[in-house]
Amino acid sequence: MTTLIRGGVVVGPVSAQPMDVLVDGEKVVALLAPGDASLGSDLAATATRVIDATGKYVVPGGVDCHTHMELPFGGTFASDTFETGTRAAAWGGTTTIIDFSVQKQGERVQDCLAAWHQKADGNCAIDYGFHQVIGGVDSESLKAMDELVDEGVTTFKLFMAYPGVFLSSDGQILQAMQQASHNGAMIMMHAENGSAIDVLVAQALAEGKTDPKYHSLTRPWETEAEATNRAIMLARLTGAPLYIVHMSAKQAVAVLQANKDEGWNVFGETCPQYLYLSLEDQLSQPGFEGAKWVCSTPLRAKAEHHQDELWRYLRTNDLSVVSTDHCPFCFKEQKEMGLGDFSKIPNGIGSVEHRMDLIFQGVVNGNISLERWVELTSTTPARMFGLYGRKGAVAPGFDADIVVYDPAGRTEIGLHKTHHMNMDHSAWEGFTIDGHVDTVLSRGRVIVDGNEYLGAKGDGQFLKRGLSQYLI
Ligand code: DUC
Ligand code: ZN
Ligand code: ZN
Repeated sequence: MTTLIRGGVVVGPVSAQPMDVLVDGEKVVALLAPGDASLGSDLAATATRVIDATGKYVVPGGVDCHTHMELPFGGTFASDTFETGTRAAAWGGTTTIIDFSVQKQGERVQDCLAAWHQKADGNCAIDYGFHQVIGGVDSESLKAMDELVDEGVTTFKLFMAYPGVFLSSDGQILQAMQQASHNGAMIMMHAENGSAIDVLVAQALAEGKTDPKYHSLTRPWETEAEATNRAIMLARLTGAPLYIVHMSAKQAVAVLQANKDEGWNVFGETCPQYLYLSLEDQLSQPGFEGAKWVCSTPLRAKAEHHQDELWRYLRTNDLSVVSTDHCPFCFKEQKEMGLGDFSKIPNGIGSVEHRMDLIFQGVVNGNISLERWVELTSTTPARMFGLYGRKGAVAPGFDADIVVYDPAGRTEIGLHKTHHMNMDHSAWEGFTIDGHVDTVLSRGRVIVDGNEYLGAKGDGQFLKRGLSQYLI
């Protein structure tokens, strides 16, 4: 089975060039300049399938390295299953996710990972890997980290927030980082000062401040910047590579930048919600509406001018990746758990379907280059998390995870427009993108063709990841 994608512009992190792409089975086998006849003068006549990409970009499938399908959180579960969430991802041009297996105090890490494998196995539309949350750092879980690295789970997420649920003490963080510095793993950090936040939350509630907007007002930027600095200092003590997730405060990224400039292996991601949405425009909507946008780290005040700075940090590579932190909850019955008490609103926004489009809009708006779009959404996450060589580029030998993207197309996002996630609302209702995902190939098979879904549950395979390929 061969596929020829012809007439398009192949985009990678350093170039955008007219090239035809030849796919054989699951792999890209050749990139050919227009008119190159070295593999035959009429490849289209012999290919099983020809995709006309004239006027379009041919880009590597998106790698969303931060999703939470079926995550148990705050007494409920994220509303996308591995089946619905990965299908929605495919619709949006993402062909790989890395989700989080979760361990809490007292649980055996290996059992938790086995449970997450069971949730995903046979259900995914696209390829997937796992990070492991360590919610209970102790001698057993530290030992388990070594085993998981051998099984292709090479990244471990710790929390400085959510005391009593996920929070690790500084001593526990230090120990996990020491373990990572020995086994080569990377530590991912949810960097918010959870103990301080819990005091601010209790005080707000005691004053009758119960609306969704107080979620953000009780998690001020200082709580993110402080935790970011502490995480980096602990990482420096151990030499472990560190990746800060869902960064939303410019002051926190400034701390990261200073340490990157000194040559430390510290990295950060942001997410579309922090680039486009805000405390004023979304979280403060009348009544309980703002609950749709409760996530952590929180949407921040436009008045504080984070968004332009985050785009700038994406340009300068102080932020290396855009992931989604896809963690969807329905408004009815799930977000509503926090009616009258914002602290009970399940934290999360669903975006896995829209990341490629939303960040492409940054190209259209002049925030980033076309090449940087691909680098932020595919190439760097693949390298950061040990998938490069298979994922992250349209190049010979790589998996044929390819998106044909139409820059002249249009995507209207909304519950009754473009929306395949298992949610009863869209956090992106009314957003329109000047571009469109036309065709999506996953390991050589067309799974999205215009308005048709051609894939099936179980197409996606587990990806055993290597160590990070992005270290200094
Ligand atoms: N942040 C969220 O918004 N949801 C799940 C967990 C997290 O850290
Ligand atoms: Zn987090
Ligand atoms: Zn998350």
